[in-house]
Amino acid sequence: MESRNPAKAVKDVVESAAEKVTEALTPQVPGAPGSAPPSLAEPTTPHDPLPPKPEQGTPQTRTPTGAKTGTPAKAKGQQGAFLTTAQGARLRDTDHSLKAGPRGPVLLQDHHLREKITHFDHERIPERVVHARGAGAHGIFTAYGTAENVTRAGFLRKGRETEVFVRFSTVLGSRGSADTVRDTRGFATKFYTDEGTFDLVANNMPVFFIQDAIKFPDIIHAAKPHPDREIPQAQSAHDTFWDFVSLHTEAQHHTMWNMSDRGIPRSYRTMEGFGVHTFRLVNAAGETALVKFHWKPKLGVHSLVWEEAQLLNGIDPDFHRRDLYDAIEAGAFPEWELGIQVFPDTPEETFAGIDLLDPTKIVPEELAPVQPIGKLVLNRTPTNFFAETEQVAFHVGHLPPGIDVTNDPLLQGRLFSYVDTQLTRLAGPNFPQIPINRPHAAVNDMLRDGFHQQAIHAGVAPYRPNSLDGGNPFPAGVDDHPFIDVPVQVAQAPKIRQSPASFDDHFSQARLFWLSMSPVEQEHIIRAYTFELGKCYHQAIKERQLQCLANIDPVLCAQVATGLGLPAPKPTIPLAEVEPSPALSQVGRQWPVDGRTVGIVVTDDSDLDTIHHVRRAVFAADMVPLLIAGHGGMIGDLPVQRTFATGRSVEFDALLLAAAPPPAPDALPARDAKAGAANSATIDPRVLLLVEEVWRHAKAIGAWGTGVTVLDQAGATGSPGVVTGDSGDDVFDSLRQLMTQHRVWERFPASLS
Ligand code: HDE
Repeated sequence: MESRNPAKAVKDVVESAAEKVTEALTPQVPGAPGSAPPSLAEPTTPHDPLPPKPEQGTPQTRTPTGAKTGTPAKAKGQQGAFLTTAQGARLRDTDHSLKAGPRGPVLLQDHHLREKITHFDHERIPERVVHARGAGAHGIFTAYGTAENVTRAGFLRKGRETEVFVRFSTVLGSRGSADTVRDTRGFATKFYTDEGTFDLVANNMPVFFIQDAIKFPDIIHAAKPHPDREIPQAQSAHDTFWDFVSLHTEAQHHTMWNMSDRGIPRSYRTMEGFGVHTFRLVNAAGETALVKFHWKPKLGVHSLVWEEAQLLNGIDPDFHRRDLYDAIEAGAFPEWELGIQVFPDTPEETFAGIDLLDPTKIVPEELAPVQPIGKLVLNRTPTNFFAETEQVAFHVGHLPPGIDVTNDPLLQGRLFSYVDTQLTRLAGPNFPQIPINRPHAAVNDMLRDGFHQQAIHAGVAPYRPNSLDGGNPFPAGVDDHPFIDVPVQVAQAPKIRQSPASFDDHFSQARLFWLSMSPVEQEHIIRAYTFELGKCYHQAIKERQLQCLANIDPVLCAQVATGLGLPAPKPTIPLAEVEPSPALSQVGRQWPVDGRTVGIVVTDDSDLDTIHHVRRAVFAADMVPLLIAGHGGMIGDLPVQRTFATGRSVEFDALLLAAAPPPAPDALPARDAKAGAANSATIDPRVLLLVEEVWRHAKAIGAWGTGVTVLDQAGATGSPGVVTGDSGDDVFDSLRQLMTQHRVWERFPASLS
């Protein structure tokens, strides 16, 4: 038998894998599973685990008490070339149980079998009660220094860089639910600051359904699937949701945001984030200010259209996850600016008459501009979903010196909830010691023992005061950067279960939002309410919600009532006099196109040089080109990413037609023609459907050469946002220009004015 130097064998395999990684990067289309292309035959030469993909990161290696370890990140994963038990004993066989003979019973003695099955049996932990479905990424936050005058938080000093982990989520669905449902999105950021971790546990909407944490179980029970049949999944379009929000009318403002385009974001990268509550900052001089936190995406705020969102739920339920990971892998790193609205810390805690403790209210940006204080860049995807994204534990009480809470009754309840929920979800009080949760600041907390204790605490005196451990740990003095509980005056008042009178205004800001929308956005809101209420079973619930809409705006109410086939009620309160806030609208500007996808329809007869050119131009514009053809494999020397059978319009932000493909062998012209695509004899009906949908969803379309005939047959020629030309390059240039506005809304003149 050939003798091999095992060390050399390992080196060869690892090096060849590393080469393949680089090789795999050259085609640039992101999404390859694993860091090296697989061989056809099962690999049998032992070697170390392959490295993670180049864009993957892991939490820094820290001890459970926050010290840097210097251990390479890969030491956190599996080690060595050979299969072992959990205790590290090498194993020869994991394909057969230990049996009394080949046909005999399995022996209880088989510790490998029992270890493997037992561990498997316990692989699941409870999913989050809310925000179960999520996707995470690592990144860096760099401070501009512009907040130094209002906060002493060290990580906000000019030029400071802080590692972060961000988890985006939907609220209602289970862990395996679809990404593009109509829902609020979570936007939770863990800043690993050297003065203690700061969690900004935010949403993509600036207001919340309720004003008091005691109503949280009520709204969530109402919004989750009905308890008898457990349907519908990840939806608010059902009776219990509308039953609650139409009775508990403080929910109406947030509901309006959910019914707007904000409820169906195009991407996590195109969402704003909001801390919702007002926080209290304290600066080095001990002065305080009230602030609201905002995340502003570099790419602008963009949304899906409802039909697209619904199709995506089936065609690519992981659309937002994939988009986030692919963008990072492609180097189109998602970016946001963190900003604050700053208000004087007055005893009334109001600004321009708006109660800053009411989480159902915004302060329009026109009244208090958002001041940028730093930049967030997400540049690494997690290496392991469970270890990082599932086990990350956020808490609104994770606050560094310089940031404190206010008496917002919703925030106060959250301060209890986030630790409490981890006790069940992460099995005990030591969740801060899980690698993704480990602080990057020195920890000396006197908390001891408990399930899964990872630290090995020396000393005998985890109590204060002590003399046996030399008095350690010591309380920090004022010059040692301690956390400051701001000594806010509490007004003399009876102990009472009651909200302030200002919390009684439930409709004025819903109206403000409605009146701030452009006509096309208003149409979307009307359709969303009509869809959602149309899905309710009970007439009484529809009528009750229509009454709420009447108190917001008569046009909105009348339009939804028409759609439901019900009379529009009259308002029961005077309509609020409000000044619209143009900052709330998400249309009418131009934005970068980084990380968007462009589908390119080609055939074997397409001019390859042009396709190469256009593909390179798409990459150069920081977008991802996906070739679509009648068959898989290759077109010339280029890989086909989608076939007419596997691709669907909703995966693309824009479409280029370089050809007019005849029906592919797997086309069913008669059926697909019936489904809406006309004249399928000469062009593959799925290509016509592609064009029809891209057109319906107001996306840019370009064509050259024979591709132009597809536009003619689909009836799209000459409509806004449809460009043709002699060369692929010119057409792509115009297409890219159109994409900076995100959608071509002019294609559908709004019926509202
Ligand atoms: Fe949460 N929320 N929440 N929430 N929330 C949770 O904590 C809760 C609220 C938000 O990616 C839970 O670890 C109460 C507002 C995000 O891991 C739980 C109240 C805002 C996430 C919880 C609120 C949020 C959560 C479930 C009313 C926007 C996901 C699992 C007082 C500012 C974090 C967990 C992640 C998660 C409780 C209201 C955002 C049960 C009681 C307002 C982004 O503790």
